[in-house]
Amino acid sequence: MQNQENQWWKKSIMYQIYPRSFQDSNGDGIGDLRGIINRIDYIASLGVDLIWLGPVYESPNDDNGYDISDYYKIHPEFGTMVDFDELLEKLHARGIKLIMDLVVNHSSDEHAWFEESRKSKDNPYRDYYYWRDGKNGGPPNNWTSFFEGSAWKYDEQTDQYYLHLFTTKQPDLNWENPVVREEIYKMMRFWLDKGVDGFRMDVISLISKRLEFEDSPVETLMHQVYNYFSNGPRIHEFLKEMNREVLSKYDIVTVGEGPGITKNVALDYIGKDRNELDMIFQLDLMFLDNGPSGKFDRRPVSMLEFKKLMTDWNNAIGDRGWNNIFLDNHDFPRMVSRFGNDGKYRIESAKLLLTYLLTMRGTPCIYQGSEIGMTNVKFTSEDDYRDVETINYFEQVRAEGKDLNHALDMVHTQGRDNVRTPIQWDNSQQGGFSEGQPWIKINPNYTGINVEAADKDKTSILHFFRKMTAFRKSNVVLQDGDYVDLYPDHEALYIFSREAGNEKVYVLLNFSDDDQVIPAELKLGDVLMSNYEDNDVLKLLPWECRVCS
Ligand code: TEU
Ligand code: CA
Repeated sequence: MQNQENQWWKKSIMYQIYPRSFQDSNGDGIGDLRGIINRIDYIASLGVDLIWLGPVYESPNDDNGYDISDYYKIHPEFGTMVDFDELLEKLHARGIKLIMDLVVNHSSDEHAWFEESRKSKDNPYRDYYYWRDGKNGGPPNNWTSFFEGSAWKYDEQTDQYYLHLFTTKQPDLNWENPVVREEIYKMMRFWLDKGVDGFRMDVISLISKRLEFEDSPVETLMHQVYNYFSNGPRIHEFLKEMNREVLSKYDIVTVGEGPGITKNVALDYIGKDRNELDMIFQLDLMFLDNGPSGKFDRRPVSMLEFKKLMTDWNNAIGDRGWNNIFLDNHDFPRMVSRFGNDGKYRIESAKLLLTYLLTMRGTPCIYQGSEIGMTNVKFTSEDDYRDVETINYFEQVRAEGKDLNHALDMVHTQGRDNVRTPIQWDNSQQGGFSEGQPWIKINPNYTGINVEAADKDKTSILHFFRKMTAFRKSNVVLQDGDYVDLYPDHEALYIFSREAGNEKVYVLLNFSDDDQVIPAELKLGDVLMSNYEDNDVLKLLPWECRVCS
């Protein structure tokens, strides 16, 4: 909520739960709400105080719950509304807030609205979605969907096409229709009245369409996303209306998500005076290694680019809005595999990345499992993959007669299933995640990397994380102090300061496998936190991190 004195969410530490993979409680292989309730002591022990719960609504699961068929119901595989209420109450009792995923750019094609909508051109629900005539025997335009081929699907029943920016089972809702907006607001009030503490808004940057539906001169997805799909003409009008009608009436937090929100337009969404959203998950860093054809067209990224992007975002937002900081989530590879070294320096680099998240300016969000340094997974068989994006990618590569081994390599570093394997709780069968067969295989490294082992080892990533969350909470300068990147041109070191009033801390991060000399002119005080026991005054060891006064 905007214009409010006590913005508690600026001090929060967020933790993302992907319910399917967190903890199964009944042996069906699918994580569920009861499983989360059973792990509540663990969650509280982390020192996090704001949970983002992935979608738990009724859904045919074409895209793991991002295709909702009933916004008012809990999917039976996750439990019941009674379980949900219990989870919310138990979290609140421990001072932990919870935000829901709000997926309203599209619904499932199995939502009653769409089932009605497709029946006939004069059906009262026809206008809930985008239906258009084809052009020259093909779809209305040349837009590409995120996950499969054309963004339009032909429906024989009425001889028209409907728009789907994601899979064919995720038809885009028509926000131009005021009745649709009122339905969405009503549903939001239902959850807020239950006491949820806000929303993470899925691809909110895409809800206002460019109704001319012009062909894009460039066929690649990313070009279309930035120039045709995102930041449409009425986006801010819609968000202001949503804020006025719903958000402003509750003490909550909202985090928008969506491609196309660049640093140049971010403040339009989250500026203090805008009355729209509180924060956004900026995806620029997540897309930085994408080549022209997208994520499976990977390009190398240098430390210089990484730092520049983060610094530019910080400076663009300044104190006119508020940033959110994350390095992985359910859509992107494990942070230690992507930005660290998940081999020899897994422990050191995971601690360094957690230190980064917890010392940057902005509300940090940690994805489940990254607090124990879980890594990407390398399934050797295509059959072990579950994500619709990955499965469709394999299909496309096969159809085009391209190299499937190369595709598998790409999936090993870029695919979304890397972060969707079950949480590794202990070294019993299925890592303590389930007594049955998990919906997706567990990462075979669970025997060494798991919560139980980490709990027993005082030097583990997990213990370090707990210390770091407490450290952030007790250091106001880390919450809202200014941020300055002190050596933007250094190829391996990321050194920045955080400063507020007469308090100042330095954060030193060695993003490399080699020793690095500490710039001599830096006048550092005591070491307040580090991932090494002994700290050399002259140099940083591989993946060493240090917070100094
Ligand atoms: O993702 C939005 C998004 O921007 C995707 O394009 C993301 O970049 C993609 O997963 C990268 O491969 C959100 C959800 O987080 C994602 O899980 C959903 O699949 C998607 O929206 C559709 O609802
Ligand atoms: Ca279950």
